[in-house]
Amino acid sequence: MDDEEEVPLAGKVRDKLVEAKQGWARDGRLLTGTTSSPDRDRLPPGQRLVTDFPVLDLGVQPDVNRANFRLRVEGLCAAPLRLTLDEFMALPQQERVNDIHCVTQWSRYDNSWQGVPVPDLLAMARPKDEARFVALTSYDGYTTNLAMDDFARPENLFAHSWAGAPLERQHGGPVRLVVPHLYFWKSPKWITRVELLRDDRPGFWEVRGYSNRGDPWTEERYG
Ligand SMILES: Nc1nc2c(c(=O)[nH]1)N[C@H]1C(S)=C(S)[C@@H](COP(=O)(O)O)O[C@H]1N2
Ligand SMILES: [Mo]
Repeated sequence: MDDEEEVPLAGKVRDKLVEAKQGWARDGRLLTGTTSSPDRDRLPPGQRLVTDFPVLDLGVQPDVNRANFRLRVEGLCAAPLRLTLDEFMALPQQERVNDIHCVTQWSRYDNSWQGVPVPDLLAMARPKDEARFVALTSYDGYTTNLAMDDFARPENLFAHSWAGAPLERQHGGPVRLVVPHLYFWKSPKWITRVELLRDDRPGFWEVRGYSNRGDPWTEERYG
């Protein structure tokens, strides 16, 4: 990756907020010490249901120019991708409906998303066998990481719409990833790059005390 391609952590990150959340991780705040499973319950332990759609980020909501937008898939793959928004929108589309669970304890049921399933986009890039992890980078400089098994699930979507309308900028438009089986910090907004890696590379929250995987059913809030 040359310097030009680097996505720096965008300007006015809300340091106080980041510090507070890091403190929660250190103190193990919000943990109930119980586990459950989606077969038994709909609401994971320690969560409460909301009906609005909260906005959470680092305080920077990049205004992604639709003409300049690129979605890149690179690293350990035979056919790296660098899609424009038009190219992305021309791919076969699917709808997914799922519940989302934020580590700060809110859950929201029945979100409908439209976009491109992760396995479809991955298949185009032809990952090498040794690609076991992904590092994801967004236009605000946010990063997060997933094991390939968590990333390549059919329910995961590169989403451009929510509830039938283009995804609002505050929720990650033009394109965000949605990985519903993990806490929502694993679903990067304003996504621009997927790097296929041999070794794991913890992201923004993962290096600040959050769990590396983030399974809401076993309350993997912190690492
Ligand atoms: N690019 C980017 N993606 C991000 C974040 C962020 O700060 N930047 N925050 C994460 C967190 S902590 C949460 S809970 C969800 C919130 O998504 P929402 O604002 O659409 O509810 O986005 C996740 N994806
Ligand atoms: Mo979050």
